[in-house]
Amino acid sequence: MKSVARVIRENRNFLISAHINPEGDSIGSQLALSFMLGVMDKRAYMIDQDRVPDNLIFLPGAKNILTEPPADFEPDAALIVDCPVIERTGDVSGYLKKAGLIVNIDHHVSNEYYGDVNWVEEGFSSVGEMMFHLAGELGVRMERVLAENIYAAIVTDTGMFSYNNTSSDTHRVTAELVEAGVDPNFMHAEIFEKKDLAEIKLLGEVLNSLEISEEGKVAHIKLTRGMYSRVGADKVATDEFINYPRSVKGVEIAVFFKESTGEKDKVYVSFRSNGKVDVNRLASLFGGGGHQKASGCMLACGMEEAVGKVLSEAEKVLQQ
Ligand SMILES: [Mn+2]
Repeated sequence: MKSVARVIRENRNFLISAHINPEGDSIGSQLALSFMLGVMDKRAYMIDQDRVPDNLIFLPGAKNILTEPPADFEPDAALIVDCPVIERTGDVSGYLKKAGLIVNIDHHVSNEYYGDVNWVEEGFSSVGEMMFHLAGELGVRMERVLAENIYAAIVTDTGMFSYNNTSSDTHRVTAELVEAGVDPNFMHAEIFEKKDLAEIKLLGEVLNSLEISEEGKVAHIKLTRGMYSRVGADKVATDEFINYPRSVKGVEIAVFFKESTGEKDKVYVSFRSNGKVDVNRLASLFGGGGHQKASGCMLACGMEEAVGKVLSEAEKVLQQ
């Protein structure tokens, strides 16, 4: 952290970026960093390949995140947050070549230490939590605007303080953010409770498909092209749908089958495990992968065939 603070103090022009398809931690942390640099009278541009998700655009400064820097901009340093490998910055990696220094600020275990300066804290819930401490190191006062961005980063990366990465320190930091003026009720409503009507309607369709097998140990749901056309939308966030089969009492493996909207005979499959079963192994049987508790794969066939194949392998994995 001290090396990062030194780079910030000793330079003037910065490029800030994060990983592609940014979410709460990468957006909130970039905004927090940019705010701190602003207070210190530095020049900084936040550049991301992809646009800010709708539920985060309310965050102070979010509209200043651009997809490309001014043509003549040559940053003294690029500050990359929440990005374990530099390639994950996507199109931004081209602009990074103009930067004098690369500074890598992250909390992923898989971080590749690609920076000239690397500040990687595996024990931290989020880069947002790291930003809180950086503000202290830089002597930047915890104003409400800064605190809101850090709060957004923490609350999303901890799954509303529910994941294992939530420590007593996380709560201590959060307490200080609330004291600095963050309104948790407002933040939760903006980030988590402004879903599109189409998403809720599609969830209804998908939950109707819920089936339980293997004596209650496997739960699966299906999303077909027909369901998209019934709700009249095809760009709907469906990432959270799998939490419903996963939360059924007694379930060990949850599976979400999702038909491609663009291509026929292509089914995306997501797996979640409640701990005992390694779903990374299950996904790798079909050429996919991921982690022990969350993984995915793609099958080039129709929906019913995909369901049959995957459930029969799930049965075998459960019996082992
Ligand atoms: Mn993160």
